[in-house]
Amino acid sequence: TRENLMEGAMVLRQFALADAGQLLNDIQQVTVQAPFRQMKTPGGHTMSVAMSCCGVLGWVTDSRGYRYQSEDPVSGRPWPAMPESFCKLARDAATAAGFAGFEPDACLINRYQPGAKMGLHQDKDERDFSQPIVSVSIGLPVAFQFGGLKRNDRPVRVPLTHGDVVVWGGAARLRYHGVLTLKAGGHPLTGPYRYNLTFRRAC
Ligand code: MD5
Ligand code: FE
Repeated sequence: TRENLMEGAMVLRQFALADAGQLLNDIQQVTVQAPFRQMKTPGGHTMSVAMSCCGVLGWVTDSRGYRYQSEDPVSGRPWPAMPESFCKLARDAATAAGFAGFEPDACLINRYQPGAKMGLHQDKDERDFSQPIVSVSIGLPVAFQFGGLKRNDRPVRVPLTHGDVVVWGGAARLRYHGVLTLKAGGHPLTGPYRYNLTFRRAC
């Protein structure tokens, strides 16, 4: 089902359900080469979400700031290639939401453990805000916070569950958003974790 969260934000409920097993296998393959790590913000805080990347560019944060780069700072090697299952899902979801021709060059893999959260922020490290962002939720459910264009705009709470895909484009692309604290639980495919794949055109 296609549901318009707000202008520019399209939720495709369970769009990735049938692919979840393959996606998890491919997350495993990617993170053997580029293991999950908790990065530091420029302010010196360690993020509670563990991250890895694949594709031509990966998103990183450290004392120098937020940016995209072609090498994994842990290994010094290029990020693993984007698995075909990832690319296909991102393209198909973008097309279903009205963004035909989306070709992501960056995939951020977020892994939430119990207690992990992501504070309200905007995604603005990319070059072209006319390109959408596709995000795929796998495993434990979480409450997503969808805010406005100003940090102080009161966010709306949206539950995101296993298999849900959201396409953020147009008017929603620069909205503040965050993820509330993951509650402990067990999912048949992911155990204690929630994963989120975030596909972007960074360059
Ligand atoms: C997550 N990740 O659930 C989310 C999914 C991140 C991040 O926020 O930066 O890694 S992406 C949610 C998103 C992206 C772009 C725009 C909007 C939401 N929005 O307008 O609300 O781990
Ligand atoms: Fe974000």
